[in-house]
Amino acid sequence: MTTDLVVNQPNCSMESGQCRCRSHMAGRQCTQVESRYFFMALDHFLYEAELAKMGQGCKLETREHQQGRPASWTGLGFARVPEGGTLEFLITDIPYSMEYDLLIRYESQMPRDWEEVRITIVRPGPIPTSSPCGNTIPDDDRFLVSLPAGARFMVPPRALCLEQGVTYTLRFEFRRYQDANSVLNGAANALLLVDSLALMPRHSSMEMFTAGDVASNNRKQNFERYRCHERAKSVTRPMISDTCDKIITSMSAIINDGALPCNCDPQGSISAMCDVRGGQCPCRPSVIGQRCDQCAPGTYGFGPSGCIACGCSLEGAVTRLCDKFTGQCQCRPGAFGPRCDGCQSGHWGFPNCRLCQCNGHADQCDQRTGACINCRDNTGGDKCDRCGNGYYGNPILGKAANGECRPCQCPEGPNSGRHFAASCYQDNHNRQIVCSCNQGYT
Ligand SMILES: [Ca+2]
Repeated sequence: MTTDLVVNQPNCSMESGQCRCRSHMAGRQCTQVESRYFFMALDHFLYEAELAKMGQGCKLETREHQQGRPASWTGLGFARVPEGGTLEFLITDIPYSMEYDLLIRYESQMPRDWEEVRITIVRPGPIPTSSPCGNTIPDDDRFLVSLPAGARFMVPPRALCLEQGVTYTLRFEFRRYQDANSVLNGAANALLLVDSLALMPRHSSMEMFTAGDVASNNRKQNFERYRCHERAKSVTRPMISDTCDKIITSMSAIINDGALPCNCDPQGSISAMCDVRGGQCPCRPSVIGQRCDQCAPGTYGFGPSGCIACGCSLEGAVTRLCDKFTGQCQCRPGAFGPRCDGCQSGHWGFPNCRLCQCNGHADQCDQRTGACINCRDNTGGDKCDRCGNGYYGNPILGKAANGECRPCQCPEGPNSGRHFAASCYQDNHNRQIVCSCNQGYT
């Protein structure tokens, strides 16, 4: 019998040797999961900072995935937090009353440690003394941490005791980057990119490690010797040892009273089967999320073939992100089109869009050259600045200022059958029309 059997199959019948497994677990020793179920990883209770309630000055910073490179962050990106910024996480899905370690994942934008972050847990009411968290005092729920500059995550030494089914608010105040003495070193514009917060079950608050029997002691020793906890901290994670794998499987079975359903999104997933360790569903191209239920940043149109690249113009768009339904990019002033890669109607010369110069005789011009298209009023030329053959006038004045082109009466107008001149002009002195007669006519 392995040491994990006891926790995986709490309802063994001594007579038959048959065990009733926890829900959705299977196998004679209850160490497997049913199809489409999984065991959670230690960072399963994950809350994206970019989806948290952001205080003044905080902004969403999305980041695109690069093909062929595993992302070093989760979700859409980060919350961009200035000095004094706050983030509030709503915690509603605690399945098991115990102590949880806070795992803060971030990217520092500054050369030094972020010195003072205040963490407060807001409980909806007093904790009943009968609760496993009954010993918590208010001071346990408020503490300061600092975030090292060179690190990508931090776990404060103090754990939080959280109760099953209770809703909490976890408040982070990023109060101070550095002390007043070092403000001169550029702390005025201190910024931190916060990726996510995870609540990691603390093994030392589970009976399977602390009951005092040989099996529990072995589990505890192994968990610590193999540093099973450490492997969950980074987003890009090293291979997990079999020893840790078995112990974490048992922790998951106890915390969730069985296995968890994959719930792979039927549109975004290639199959309904997720990774037995951690529950990641296999996503279609450009689809992200454990359940493959959203488009990656920079893509849109979630559907049965995945998501489509936005293709926003680097010159014309504010960001490379687009509307997740329509694909419309966010255009800079002057830029137009779904990808912001062209000018507004009547303008040309992207990305320096300017008005078409057609002297009022055309509305459109070539987007690239600016040559006017469909000059009206018998005009022609790149700017509708000349009269067509058989017409005279000064179209540069514009139609409103009598700048239209009139037919040369030589002796009658063009296309009349009695028109025998290539062109004509108006004499500046006597305003008479002078025809340039065809050969043989005077
Ligand atoms: Ca994130």
